[in-house]
Amino acid sequence: MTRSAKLFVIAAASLGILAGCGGGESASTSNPVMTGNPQEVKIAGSNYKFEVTQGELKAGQPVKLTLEGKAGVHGYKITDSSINETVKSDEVKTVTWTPEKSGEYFVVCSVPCGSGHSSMQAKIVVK
Ligand SMILES: [Cu+2]
Repeated sequence: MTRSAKLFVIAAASLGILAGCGGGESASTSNPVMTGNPQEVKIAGSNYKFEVTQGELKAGQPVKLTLEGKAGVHGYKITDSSINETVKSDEVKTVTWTPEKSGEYFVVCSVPCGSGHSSMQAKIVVK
């Protein structure tokens, strides 16, 4: 009885250590994901449209912009910002943008690219 009780304590203790270790590990790996992956916007440009994929964005916090060229050469310009990058087909650029205010921003094309140039517009929403 004493021996099995002792074994139980050892088993419980080692389980506790293992669980604690595992828990700590998953917490430390999930935290960087939370902080290192805060705000992201993907903008894919083709002839003649921009497609925006975004999560919830907060004003005043940096946003990682991934600019992806699917077809043609387009200028990825964001209204009310200094972002204006030319991206070619099969090219990917990443830039950081910090939206100052909440509201709606638009991605427009700043490179005369053809007949659909003026219709290239996509919305980014910042809360
Ligand atoms: Cu254009």
